[in-house]
Amino acid sequence: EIHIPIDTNPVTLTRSIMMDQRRNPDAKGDLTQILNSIMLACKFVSNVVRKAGISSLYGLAGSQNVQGEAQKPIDIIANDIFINSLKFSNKIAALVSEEEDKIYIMGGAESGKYIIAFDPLDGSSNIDVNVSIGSIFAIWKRPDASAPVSARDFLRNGTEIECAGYCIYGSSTQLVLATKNGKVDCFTLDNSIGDFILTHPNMKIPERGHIYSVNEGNSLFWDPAITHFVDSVKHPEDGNPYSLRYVGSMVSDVHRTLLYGGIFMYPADSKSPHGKLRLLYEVLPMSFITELAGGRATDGKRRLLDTVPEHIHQRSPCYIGSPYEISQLEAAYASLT
Ligand code: P6P
Repeated sequence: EIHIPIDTNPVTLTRSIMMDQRRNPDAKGDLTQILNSIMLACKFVSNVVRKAGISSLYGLAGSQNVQGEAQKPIDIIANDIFINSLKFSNKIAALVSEEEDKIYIMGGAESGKYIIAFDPLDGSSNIDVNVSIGSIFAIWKRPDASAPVSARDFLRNGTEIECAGYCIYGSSTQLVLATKNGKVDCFTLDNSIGDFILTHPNMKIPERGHIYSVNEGNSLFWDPAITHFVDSVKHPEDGNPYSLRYVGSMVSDVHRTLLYGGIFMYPADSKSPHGKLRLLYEVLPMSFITELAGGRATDGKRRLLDTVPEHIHQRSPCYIGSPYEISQLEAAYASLT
């Protein structure tokens, strides 16, 4: 008898999306179409990212191409890929992208009941040094699908998110997907079949970790609460200091925090009074995912998912991670501000 170590019945992302739809009797398949479009966009972006170095060598991305035309930087290419793929789904009324100043109304699908906010390629400055980067998205249902779509549809808090996720273009390409009242699943792209395979079902963040993740280069600008918290993990009473891990790509730093526990921090400080990361397509999706994985996400004083953005590119300080470290951080804020 030949033993072939191959799972002949793998749970792929395609199947998982269909199973989600079957579980929801009144689902019409709109979200399924949207998620399939996102999956295609992530596979396409993954392919482009992995060739970026070679492409720029031949002037196909981010510089002059052979006809001497100015080529689009890779994050614009990723943005085009996401917009075109979502447009084809015909289920999105409008989108917000980190690369688009205003909301982008999808011609013909205005009456669609879903809207999406995404960062098509977060951390793209890292691509030139071969550091992992990623795509982040959050999907909401429109409050009134019959009304004309406007920016107001996007100024919602994170508890109304239907589904959120991110894709990391790292040593492997992994897509993490979280659905409302559901769970957090991580799928790894198997290029040989062109689909994502479920590798980390029902991700749960450790209650407590031993890693803190912040750009210490900004410590000169921190407020006392952050300085106090960071000192408390560097010089703990038990004499067993935390490790510092900071990739400088949000998707990588948050993904590691979900798997190993601890805390990811992008503080507001005197240099960035509202922090750097954007609520709609970075902070809220990552907070939604982390809470579904049993973690917490705060701006120091308040649950991040309760934040209602005032404009579509609004920034927010964010502290995302294990319940223990988040409560320690909040205690530092409570006593020092
Ligand atoms: P800093 C990447 O540019 C990014 O938007 C996030 O992915 C990352 O968490 C953050 O900025 C890093 O910012 O100021 O520490 O370089």
